[in-house]
Amino acid sequence: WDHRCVPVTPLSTPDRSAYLLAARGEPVPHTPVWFMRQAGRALPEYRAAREGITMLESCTRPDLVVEITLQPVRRYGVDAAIFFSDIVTPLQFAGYDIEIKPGIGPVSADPIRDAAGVAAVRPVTAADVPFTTEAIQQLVSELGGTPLIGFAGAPFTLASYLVEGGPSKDFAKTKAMMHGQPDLWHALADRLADVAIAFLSVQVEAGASAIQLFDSWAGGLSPRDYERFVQPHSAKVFEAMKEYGVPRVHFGVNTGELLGLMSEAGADVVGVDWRVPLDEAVRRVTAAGGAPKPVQGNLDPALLFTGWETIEPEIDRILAEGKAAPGHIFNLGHGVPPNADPEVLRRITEYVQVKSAHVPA
Ligand code: 1CP
Repeated sequence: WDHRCVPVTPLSTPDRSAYLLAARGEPVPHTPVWFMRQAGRALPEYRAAREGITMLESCTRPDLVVEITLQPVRRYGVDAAIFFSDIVTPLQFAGYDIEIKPGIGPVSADPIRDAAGVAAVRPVTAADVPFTTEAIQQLVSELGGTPLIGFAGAPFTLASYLVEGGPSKDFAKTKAMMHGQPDLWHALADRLADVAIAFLSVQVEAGASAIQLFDSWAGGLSPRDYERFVQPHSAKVFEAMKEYGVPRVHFGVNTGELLGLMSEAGADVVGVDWRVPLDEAVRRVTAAGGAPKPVQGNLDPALLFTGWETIEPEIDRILAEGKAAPGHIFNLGHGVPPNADPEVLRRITEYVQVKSAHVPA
């Protein structure tokens, strides 16, 4: 694919931003770059803003959501902002008892094991989250030409926290429910699809330019189990979001064996972790017979802790491999680690933007 030249023009709306052009597979002024979990503990200004404030409270205060979402845009000059929230916050807003424990993640004291547990899960509505709508409207106005990405947790990854009761390595209880009580599993996953649809809709209706559905832990599943127990529910989310016409991005870790199926679920852009080169990812996405799609990724976050002499050739390789796709959004293969050096992320952003820039003739 030839990422042809387009003139760089001042932007006041995100419509012609590098991020949205790449997500639509159109010619870009430069390869856009942003980082998953770009807002967060790696930034001293984030730690200061969050001091003494719980995650839940910070997500209900528009002033804090706006400030924290903008911090990485200011510091790194990234091509997109991602709405500051968490995958479990819509459940919290809907009154579900799940806590985000510092240094651990989402923890539920009363994991879901039966139909009564499933019944306690209900999607948020715009009326439950006026602060979300307010924060996004304000962000969109402050961001100008920089797009805001809305996001939600995919049914499997959300379910893993609710069924296991917290972060898990093997998802044993979640898999036991899938195989041992498939009706209960499907009822839970269907409700979680509705949670994702509701939260994503609120974000897009308030002005988010794109959505990303995080199925971070789907890579723990075999393709067979993914197809049977997970894909229909994620597909429901993508199908429901289609009417908005915004790019729909799908990402998970360790999903090399699932890239075709995750693409087929309805993604417009396929997120790739560091394990599969982007050109190979494009082959896997198209192997099922579909058209090639834009990809997002995929610098190994561990390399942030090496020297620039290691990072630079890795970026060059990723930019070259990304040319195999009709669009490439540069990102890490997973989230920014909390102990990453912000200066390294700033330098990566600038390098990608300059190195990939097309100078108008
Ligand atoms: O850039 C940003 O604005 C960050 C916003 C953001 C996002 C996109 C947060 C804030 N969480 C998420 C998504 C999220 N949350 C995912 C999908 C992305 C990914 O794979 O990284 C997942 C799996 C979670 C669950 C979660 N929440 C974890 C991981 C736990 C595990 O299983 O290993 C953790 C540590 C949290 C808490 C959390 N979410 C966000 C922040 C800043 C934090 C830290 C808590 C705090 O500061 O109190």
